[in-house]
Amino acid sequence: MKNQTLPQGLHYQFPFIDRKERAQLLSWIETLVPLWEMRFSEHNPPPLNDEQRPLLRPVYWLGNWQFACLDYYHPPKGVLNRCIRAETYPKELQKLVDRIEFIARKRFPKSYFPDKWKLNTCLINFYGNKLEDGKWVDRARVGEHKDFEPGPVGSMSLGDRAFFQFVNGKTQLGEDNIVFSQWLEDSSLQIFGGDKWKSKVFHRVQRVEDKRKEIIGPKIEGFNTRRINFTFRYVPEEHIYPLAQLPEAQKSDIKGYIETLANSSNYYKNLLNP
Ligand SMILES: O=C(O)CCC(=O)C(=O)O
Repeated sequence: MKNQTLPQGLHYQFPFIDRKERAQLLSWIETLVPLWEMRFSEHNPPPLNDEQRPLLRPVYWLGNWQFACLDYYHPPKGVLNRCIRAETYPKELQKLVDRIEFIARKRFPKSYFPDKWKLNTCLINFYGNKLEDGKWVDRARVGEHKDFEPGPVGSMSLGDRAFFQFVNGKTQLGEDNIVFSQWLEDSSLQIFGGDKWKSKVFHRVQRVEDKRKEIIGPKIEGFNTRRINFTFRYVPEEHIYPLAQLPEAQKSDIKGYIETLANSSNYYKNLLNP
């Protein structure tokens, strides 16, 4: 398939990884045990118009873990005590990240990049169907949001393709105000940067196809994954805290998660028993 010409600040390439790299990624990813996080916690309770709820999908973070209940990133204040140093990238993934950084710097103007920009953080999103009250429910989507971390974001996709949209939010009539749509294919790379795509508009995953009939990724109780997305971002080093340096309130809010992660990861095991 030919890559289309895109507006300034958007880059899309398909394929980005070859079959061997895809297979390597999938076999490594099967070693991860993703986490179902809750949106709020004891010290960050839901506001009056909201309620405690699980995220729509299980996730895994590398580089640093942005626990949903710690509420990173709401600049300028919302950067303190919210990101915990996490596992580093495995060698094969780091090679892909180096390539993504290279492409971003080649494609985008210097003004898009904050000092020290590097894609030091990766959110791995698992999209699929969740077993709820005995029924399999399609939970493969993400609502409008912005990635507030500074600089371009790189996004690599595996599995069923996703319908990704940049939107301005709702119009006064309540209609969607779509700015740009893009199908994200298996093994593709998307990069977006600059003020318009990072700060002005929102982005969302509207839906994920269900055509490949391939369940991918690790076994997750009550969940079948058909798409995995890696979103690489830059989190300034000064926002990343060693677990031991978090205040007691935040430490206690994420204690259960760290214990769960420690069941399958030596990194988290060592954090608990240094
Ligand atoms: O899955 C995707 O393609 C996008 C994920 C996303 O928007 C995010 O992680 O912030």
